[in-house]
Amino acid sequence: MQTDKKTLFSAAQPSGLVTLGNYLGAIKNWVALQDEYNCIYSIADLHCLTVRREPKELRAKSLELLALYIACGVDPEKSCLFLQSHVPAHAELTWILNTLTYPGELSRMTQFKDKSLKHADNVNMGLMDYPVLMAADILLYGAEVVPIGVDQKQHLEITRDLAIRFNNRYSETFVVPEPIIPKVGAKIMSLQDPAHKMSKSDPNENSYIAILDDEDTVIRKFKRAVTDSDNSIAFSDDKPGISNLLTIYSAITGETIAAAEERFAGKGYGEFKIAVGEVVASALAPIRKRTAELLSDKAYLDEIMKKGAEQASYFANKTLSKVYRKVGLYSPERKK
Ligand code: AQP
Repeated sequence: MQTDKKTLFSAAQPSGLVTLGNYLGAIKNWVALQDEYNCIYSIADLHCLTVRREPKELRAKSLELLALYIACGVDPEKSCLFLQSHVPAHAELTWILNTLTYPGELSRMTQFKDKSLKHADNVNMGLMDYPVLMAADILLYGAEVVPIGVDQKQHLEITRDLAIRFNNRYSETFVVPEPIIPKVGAKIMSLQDPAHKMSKSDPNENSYIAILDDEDTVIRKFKRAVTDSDNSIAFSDDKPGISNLLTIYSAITGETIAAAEERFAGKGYGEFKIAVGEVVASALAPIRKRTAELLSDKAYLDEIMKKGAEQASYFANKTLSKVYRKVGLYSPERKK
């Protein structure tokens, strides 16, 4: 990692099938940012435990997500890639930040409220503390920027609040990070219910495109996508289904939404949905192929995550020692 560049941190959870929303809202942009920033990309496996998981599946998904990052174009030679649980400083800094966090600010987080409803039988402290762990992830590396989708904006705000609160209480320590939110694709909506975001934990598999879906599945899901009552292909608030499909088309092809509207002017919804399906399927095909190749070489993936954890630990432990000293935790090696 080069230290003359600004530092960027981002992460995704190995919580299921990574969706087109995760790809367009986050991972696709990570690739483009690798030359400009000193990039640290984590697999947020500790965050995953906030919802009940099958342990065997969580392990498999963690490895798959690492393969997927690389298959999407994240280069382990340029960026640091590691599993969150391999760097204990994440959990340790969370504890310190917890002592500066108020229950009220966590209980009003939109994601906490949504997930509490979705997992009513398991509203645990980890679910509520999710944003504090996310703050620790970011603050450990002095990240100046954090690429995220719109859904994580509120959590980045709390990260900034905690950094400022700590700095005010104990003197300047943390960098206060800024979000990077993509202009197009920051909130990809469900294909079945465009009022809600596309989410990998949605029980209806027609609602999301998984990055590893094959071509026929991608096209079939787009054919079934919910559209609107009239028949014009135009971006507008009262046409959430078509607007979502135009956003996906634009984010994948790089064509502006206005140009896409022009391209499909006068065409029927059926034809449009197939066209969106085809561009998405052809963008995802090489990623799917490369992910499978990478997953057949587990030793290579293990090496990358070990190297990444070493690199990440070096920076994380430096920050953690500073934090421990500032809050007054005694260490025998220290003079004062
Ligand atoms: N629908 C989306 N559109 C754009 N960006 C999105 N992101 C998530 N959904 C969309 C962005 O993807 C990154 C990684 O997200 P995550 O894995 O941490 O989990 P999440 O935000 O909770 O995403 P999911 O798919 O909804 O997972 P589950 O269902 O497990 O909770 C983040 O930058 C996020 O903004």
